[in-house]
Amino acid sequence: MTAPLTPPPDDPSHGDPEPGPDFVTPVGNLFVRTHLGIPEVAADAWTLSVEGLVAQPLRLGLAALLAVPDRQLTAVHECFGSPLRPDVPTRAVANVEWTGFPLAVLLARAVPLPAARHVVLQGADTGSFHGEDGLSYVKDLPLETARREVFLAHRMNGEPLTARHGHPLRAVVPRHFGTNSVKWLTRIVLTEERPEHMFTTEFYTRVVPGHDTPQPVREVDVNSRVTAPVRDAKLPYGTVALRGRAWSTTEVVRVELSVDGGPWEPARLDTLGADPAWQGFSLRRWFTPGPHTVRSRATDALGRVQPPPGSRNSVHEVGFTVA
Ligand SMILES: Nc1nc2c(c(=O)[nH]1)N[C@H]1C(S)=C(S)[C@@H](COP(=O)(O)O)O[C@H]1N2
Ligand SMILES: [Mo]
Repeated sequence: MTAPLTPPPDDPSHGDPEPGPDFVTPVGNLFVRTHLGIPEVAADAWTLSVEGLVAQPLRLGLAALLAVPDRQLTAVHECFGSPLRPDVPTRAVANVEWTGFPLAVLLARAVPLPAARHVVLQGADTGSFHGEDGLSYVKDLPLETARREVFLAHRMNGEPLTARHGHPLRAVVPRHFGTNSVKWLTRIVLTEERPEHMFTTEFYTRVVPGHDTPQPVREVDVNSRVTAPVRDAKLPYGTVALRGRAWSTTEVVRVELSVDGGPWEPARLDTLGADPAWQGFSLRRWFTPGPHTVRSRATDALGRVQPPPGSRNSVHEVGFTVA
């Protein structure tokens, strides 16, 4: 097992690469998050089990899983940020084309028992995190959410998953934070109660309006990111194309930009297609020489608006200079 790649939590950007201009993020531009390091998984010895409260437990090798009819799904992939600093926005975000099949296919074969209410996903990685040894990476979702949303992917952007992104098979949970998308998936357990675990009930919880107790980090917030200009860019005098990406659990219906703290102006916005991908926005503007800022603010179909600075998904700001 190699050392965890995740840099210390005092670096909120984790040194992430810029997502770049592409609609589908090249694998080389994709952020990598590991809590326990990258396990060495031998694909020919690897198996996936579906167990717990099921009538027909399953244990499948890779060949059997690759034989399941597959399809493509392009989905936003967003890290929640460091579990040790849940209020710090990172906007580590990408848009990935996954190939695989819905978890529902395996659930239908395994036949959940009536008492099953949660689906626990476990990865092959083991190690230490935050002073605790012998941990596995474990997440859980309500059975109905898992049946509706979880996709089991064996390829990304048309290529087999790389070791760091979960080879040979990972979960992908569209519309949910990346923390739920368990890599190197080896066990799927159906349970009656939520599992008590560092990565389920201790970390990756947050206070949300309408609840007295912290809630698990699941559905993404309405959010946007300015991708052009890139931070601290030096641009020639003239017209500048302001561009970015917006996403939510539902369609983003409006993105507004504020230049140099001025009024919000509507940007041109791509509509959401059939897939839970991100939506592009753009606005061309004339800039005078000197330092400038641009802020983006998305509103989704549920009427949720990105809040002002101070929250995880607050409006995104980029500073640049026109010479
Ligand atoms: N097994 C396992 N799965 C995991 C993690 C992990 O540490 N171990 N990190 C999670 C987190 S926090 C995120 S944001 C995504 C990152 O996926 P990526 O590294 O492929 O971008 O994987 C998730 N799945
Ligand atoms: Mo993450």
